[in-house]
Amino acid sequence: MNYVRLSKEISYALRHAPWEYELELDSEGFVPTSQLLEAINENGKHGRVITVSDIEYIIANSDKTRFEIKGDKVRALYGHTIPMHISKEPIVPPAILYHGTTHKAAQIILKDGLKPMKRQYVHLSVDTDTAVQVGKRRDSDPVILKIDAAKAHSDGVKFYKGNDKVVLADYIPPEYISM
Ligand code: HQG
Repeated sequence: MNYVRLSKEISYALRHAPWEYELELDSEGFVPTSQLLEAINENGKHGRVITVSDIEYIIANSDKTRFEIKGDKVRALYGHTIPMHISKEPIVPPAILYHGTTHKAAQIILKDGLKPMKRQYVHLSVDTDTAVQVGKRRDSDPVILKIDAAKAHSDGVKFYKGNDKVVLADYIPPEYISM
């Protein structure tokens, strides 16, 4: 079983194109697990029948916690690009958060702030190791920006729960960001 490939397909279905799988996400991004499995198995791309244990295996063994199973439902915890807004639980953020990015983007971000770009939320990291991992997707020597989340939160900027390592926000104004 190629779990990376399966995880990418689940991300695609739950974050980017549920309609291609005839799935309808609820307001928190959940779909019935049985419907997701049925749609994935219909394509028959993974060599054998995929079960809920395979999703549980991915959640337990991936480098990042991308999905959550709750009762008979499953969802992606972050990363959405679909037009329908996925509501996330507001949190009090850790005092400092980080964002790993390219040198080029960092210059713009310091001026304009952090924007969600194609996604629904800005993605922030709880530690520098995670931020480096995120930034390395685009730059071999990424810039790690520091976010004064305590100040931003006390000034009314909203933060939301992603997973243990990822915190989400709508927008981070530049005054809370430094290099
Ligand atoms: C940049 C992965 C110009 C931002 C990761 C980033 C993460 C700006 C890019 C999750 C900007 C957007 C999300 C501005 C932000 N001007 N560039 N004002 N504001 N940017 O992929 O945070 O493996 O949408 O710095 O690990 O890189 O998919 O966001 O470079 O957790 O599970 O615009 O995706 O997780 O890129 O990554 P993305 P991200 P998975």
